[in-house]
Formats: sequence, structure tokens, C-alpha cells
Amino acid sequence: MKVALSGASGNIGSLLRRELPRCGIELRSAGWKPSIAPQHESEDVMNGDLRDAAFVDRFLEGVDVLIHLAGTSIERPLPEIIENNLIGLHQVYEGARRKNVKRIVFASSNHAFGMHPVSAKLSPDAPFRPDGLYGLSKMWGEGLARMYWDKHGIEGISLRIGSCEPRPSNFRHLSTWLSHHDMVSLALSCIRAPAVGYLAVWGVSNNTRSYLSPLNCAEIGYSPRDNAEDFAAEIMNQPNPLDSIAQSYQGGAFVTLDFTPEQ
Ligand code: 15L
Repeated sequence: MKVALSGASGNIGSLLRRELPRCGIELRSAGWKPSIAPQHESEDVMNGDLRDAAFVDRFLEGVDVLIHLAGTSIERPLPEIIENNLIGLHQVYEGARRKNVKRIVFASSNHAFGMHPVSAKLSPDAPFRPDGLYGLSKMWGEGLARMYWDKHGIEGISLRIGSCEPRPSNFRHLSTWLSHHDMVSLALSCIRAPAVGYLAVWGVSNNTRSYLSPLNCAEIGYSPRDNAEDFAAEIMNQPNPLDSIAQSYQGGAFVTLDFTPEQ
């Protein structure tokens, strides 16, 4: 099985391109700025712009599963978000259609739900409540993933990733952490699961203070190992850097950007 990985030079991309080949995955990684070079004998690397259909066709040739991480991953001005996360993403899905890719694992985000209060426990069918333009673009991505399964038979998994960090480092991470171990295990589950159709799953570790339940991941065989609570004593001794608005909503600091306080 051939797996393509876009956004391979980013934080999660760098982790997956290091670990997936060690688990026997034959990987084709795409980078752009910065460009990347192969790290393993079994890794085949391409550098280019995913908004270019010819590049997308070369990248997806012979690919069974695409893990799509590329795009803008923080809050940015609308033209950049539209260019990368709407138009660019559409280009990739069209390429997947031309090249008969069987499954796309789409990196969605907790920020599509960031305006839910921290007191809420969200099931996978909770309503979207984006905390900004970036979160809004992830709604578009999940919509595309759903539509390409319904209309074109390309299987889709929307991974609503929390905070993928080597270790939790602040109070919010006690609820949102996704450990590196669990991220790799989640990616492997998404690659190896038999027929999934379309599925949205929460990409977090087994955190005691999770905002999310159930994770919807048993269906793909993912069972998170790590729990941010193991770091709670240390974190609770530190000041919480978030202001009161950011502490009230699941999206944390993203919420305070361009926020209109109650009049
Ligand atoms: C995300 O979606 C971002 O890409 C990442 O930079 C973090 O902010 C993460 O969410 C998070 O919420 O911690």
C-alpha cells in the first residue's frame, strides 16, 4: 500500500515521516517551503505547490491513502486561508479523484469547535462552533471530505486534532493534548482500518479532563495510550497564561483573536 503525506515539513508531518516508515509504511512525502529530502530508503519525496494540478497528479500517482496535513495551520488573514485551505484543498481532492486515491485522511482541528465552552463534553456529532477563520476553513475541509465520499466514493476520515505536542505544557493541554505516540498510532489506524466510508474522529489522547467523548475511534481501531493528567501536578504549579476569555472556551487563545466582548 502506498501512502502519500502532504505538509511533510510541518510539526506533525515531520513526526509522521520519521515514524511511519519504521512501521513498514511505504511513504511519498510532499514538502514545499521549506523543501525536504528523503529520510529513509523507503521514502520517496517531492517538493512543489499543491495548488498546481500537474504537481498534484505526480504526487498522487499510484497512491492508495493520502494523509493531508498541508495548509495554513493557524489563524491568518482571510485571503491566505481561502487560498491554502479552501482552493488548495479542493485542488488536492480533485487530484485524488483523477488518480483514484481510495482514502483521504484530512487534518481537521479542534478549532472548528473552539467556541464551545470548556464545560461542554462534545460527542463527534456536536455542532461546529469555529473560533476563527482557520476553524471555519476546517468546516469546509470536513464538508469536502464528506462530499467526496458521498459523490465520488473516496473514503474520508476527518481527524479533529487537538494539541499535538511532545508533552502537555499548559493548563489547556490537560484537556486537548495528543501525544506523539498517539498521533502515530492514530495515523496508522487511519491507514490500516478496513472500509470506513466517511468518519469524523477526535484526535486527542486519553485525557482525564478531555472536552471530548466518545472519541469515535474504536471503529478504526485507535485506542489512545497517553493521558495529560500524568503531567497535571507540574502544570497546576505554573501560572495559566490564558486570559479569562481564552480560559472559558475550548479553542483557548484562538478565541481572543478579534473577539468582541459583550456590550
Ligand atoms: C491547531 O489546530 C493548530 O494547528 C496548532 O497550532 C495548535 O494551536 C492546536 O490546534 C491547539 O489547539 O493546540
